[in-house]
Amino acid sequence: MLTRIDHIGIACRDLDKTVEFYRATYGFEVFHSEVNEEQGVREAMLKINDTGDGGASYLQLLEPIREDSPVGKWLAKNGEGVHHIAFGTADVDTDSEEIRAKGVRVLYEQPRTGSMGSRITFLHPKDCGGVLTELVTAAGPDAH
Ligand code: CMX
Ligand code: CO
Repeated sequence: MLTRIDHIGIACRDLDKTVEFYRATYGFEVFHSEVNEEQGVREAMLKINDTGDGGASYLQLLEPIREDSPVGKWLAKNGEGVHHIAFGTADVDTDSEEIRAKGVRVLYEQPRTGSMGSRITFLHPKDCGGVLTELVTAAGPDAH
């Protein structure tokens, strides 16, 4: 069951400048940052609020580390902006298989590693009304 908006993914060209915009404008602080080589991004997670399912909602600021990565390709075509949304679930395996059975393309056979040791998969934007949609199971309350 999908129980929260886990994050909104925002593509940017300069992560440090974008982090500073969110800090100076809204007062949001970096909760966690990392490089995810497999996804081709340097990223910062800004925690916005805890959620009733024991998780939290974040903004995920994404800077590509390779031009041919999903975020690099998307930025070249669209410029900076909202890249994807992510729903949180306690069981990404079951939820993604249920969604696949409804005829929506799930991009990975098995979930991969996302921010803070989470397990993630993506639904094809062409099957989701133009919205690239991620499903996330957090690693645990202490994982960051
Ligand atoms: N939102 C909406 N539509 C998108 C999109 C996005 N983020 N990215 C691509 N598309 C659309 C394109 O506009 C294009 O549409 P048209 O054919 O109408 O022009 C179509 O999808 C194909 O796009 P493409 O540029 O040829 O890109 P690819 O098919 O090579 O890749 C996708 C698209 C979704 C398969 C790829 O971006 C992907 O694998 N994404 C999942 C991984 C990811 O995004 N990782 C970064 C975030 C990591 C994280 O959140 O932790
Ligand atoms: Co994401």
